[in-house]
Amino acid sequence: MKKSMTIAVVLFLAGCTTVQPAQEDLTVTKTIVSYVERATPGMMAAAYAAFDNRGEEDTLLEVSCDCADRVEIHHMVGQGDDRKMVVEPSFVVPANSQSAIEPPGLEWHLMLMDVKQPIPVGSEVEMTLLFQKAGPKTYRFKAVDGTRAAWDTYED
Ligand SMILES: [Cu+2]
Repeated sequence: MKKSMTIAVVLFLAGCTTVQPAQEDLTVTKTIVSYVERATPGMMAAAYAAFDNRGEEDTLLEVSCDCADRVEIHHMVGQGDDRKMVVEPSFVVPANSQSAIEPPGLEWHLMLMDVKQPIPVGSEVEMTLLFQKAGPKTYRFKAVDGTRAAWDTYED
């Protein structure tokens, strides 16, 4: 009895590997982070990402990195003297689109709060982006000095 149950479980797992992931339509194509020389208390860093979405609308819900206490989705709102940075709960990635949270981050940026360790130029940090439909996706973000130039000349 015990033996047949084991076989059933193995077959079930083997069957799973042939199932395609629910959604592979969404990929993150550019990933950079501003370098951090010294991880002093309260140190922040900005990160940017480009989204290639060949499927339906999805939503970036959460970003995490072992390198920071937390990562927030920041949005600049308002005009002139009223312009300020607010924390947003999510970032919508429209259906069938190319979109980006791109430098210099005057609209949106991902903000690493309380960075725990130096992130030297040329190094990489792993960050996990949690999407509502596509689920969690982990990418390596390259640390750069001069995010806009690095974005424009980005190579995998
Ligand atoms: Cu910010």
